[in-house]
Amino acid sequence: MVNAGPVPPASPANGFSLLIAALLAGDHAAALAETRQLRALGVPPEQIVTAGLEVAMGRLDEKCTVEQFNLLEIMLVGRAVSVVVHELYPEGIQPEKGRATFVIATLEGDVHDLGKNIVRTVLLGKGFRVVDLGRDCPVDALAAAAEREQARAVLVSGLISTVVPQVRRVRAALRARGLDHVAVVAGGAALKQLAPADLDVDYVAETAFDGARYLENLLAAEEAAA
Ligand code: B12
Repeated sequence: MVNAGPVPPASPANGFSLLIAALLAGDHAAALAETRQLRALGVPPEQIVTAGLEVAMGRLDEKCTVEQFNLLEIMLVGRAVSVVVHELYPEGIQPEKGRATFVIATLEGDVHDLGKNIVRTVLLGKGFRVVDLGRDCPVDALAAAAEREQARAVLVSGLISTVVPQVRRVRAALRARGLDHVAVVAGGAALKQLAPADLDVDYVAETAFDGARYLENLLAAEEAAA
């Protein structure tokens, strides 16, 4: 019989290693257990996302390139990520009139949506109303939804570099509908390497939480000025 040795004491550092290993194995039950353990140790949800989920997904890089690609493995990891996000931020009922309305999407040509879903969940948790247009969304559909929903901002998530030209079209599509006042916020691995001026957006967020803080500050500044 193999002696596995003493069980290491529960610590956040050990918990993060175990969570990352469980996520990369696509083991959603173990990922959920490690998440609960980290929460019990007092680790905040934000840190579990940035130091756990994002790190694990970063390590998936070599399995998801144009040349090499293991769909089943990546989908299992994706499911484990979604289970953890749901545990951290159980989605309540969408407020009919939240603090403000945001429209969010991944644009046409990009099917990545895990990051977008985290942003949606975090904003819902803060009491905002979020209209999610899903992935592979045409720019004009995004602008039309911003008009229909009286959105204060549109949020675009971009993971592949080929989607950058679509992001650059968002502002003009809003302007064509007289929506110059609608803020445009971008995020996701492919977009956060670029400056707001390169994308013609108001802000490029490093993380979902960074984006949420930007939006909260924007609204607070407006309320103070009113
Ligand atoms: C999982 C994954 C997939 C999954 C997606 C599953 C899903 N439902 O999303 C699947 C298997 C479908 C997939 C497909 C492909 N993928 Co892929 N994928 C990834 C991988 C490994 C992880 C992405 C991820 O989910 N990250 C985790 C999330 C939580 O992080 P995030 O999105 O950055 O979000 C965080 C922040 O950025 C922020 N955020 C994100 N969006 C926004 C928006 C706003 C407004 C705000 C405020 C914040 C914000 O909030 C989140 C939390 O903080 C990446 C590698 C990587 N390191 O990114 C490659 C990667 C993105 N894929 C890549 C490629 C090439 C592909 C394919 C073309 C592969 C192929 N051969 O077909 C296809 C693309 C098809 C298409 N047309 O879109 C490349 C893109 C390269 C490039 N620069 O263009 C990458 C970088 C891998 C690589 N190193 O080559 N992929």
